[in-house]
Amino acid sequence: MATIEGRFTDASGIRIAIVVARFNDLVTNKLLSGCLDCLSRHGLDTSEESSQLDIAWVPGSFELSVATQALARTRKYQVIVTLGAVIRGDTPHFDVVVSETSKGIASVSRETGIPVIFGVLTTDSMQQALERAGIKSNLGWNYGLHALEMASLMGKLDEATLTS
Ligand code: INI
Repeated sequence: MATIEGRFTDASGIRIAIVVARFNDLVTNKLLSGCLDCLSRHGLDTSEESSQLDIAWVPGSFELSVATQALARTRKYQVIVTLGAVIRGDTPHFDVVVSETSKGIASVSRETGIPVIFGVLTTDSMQQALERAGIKSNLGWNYGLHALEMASLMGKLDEATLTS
């Protein structure tokens, strides 16, 4: 029996892209800060000169999947993190944006085989979103950790496939 798990301890050799939605950037900027803090504390170079990290901005969560697809197709990154915040309003618009965003991101991940972390908050209010982006905890930090785990795991799955 093989137990295959990702590790968080070594970010060397990993290249990550983060795609961030500007819509509700009060929230998404905080998610990005949390994510970068996690990655840098695990050894990833997050400086302006970094060759390990690229960050792309899109207008809203709906555009996350197409930008993620373009980045994934370069095959430069072991993992891509998407960050967005969709907050319920008075119209059904919320449901459309959430549905298309989540389906789009999942389909990029499946089509390209590159793990894409779903870092899109879907909340009923700005207060709930802010609570998850730093007021109580910062889920951006968790998304960074998930990215490191998946990058490491995918490398091990490749090795396991090659050596089985
Ligand atoms: N985009 C978001 O990221 N969050 C939202 O809450 C949101 N709302 O509520 O409308 C939102 N809409 C914009 C959408 O993602 C697209 O950018 C826009 O429709 C242009 O394609």
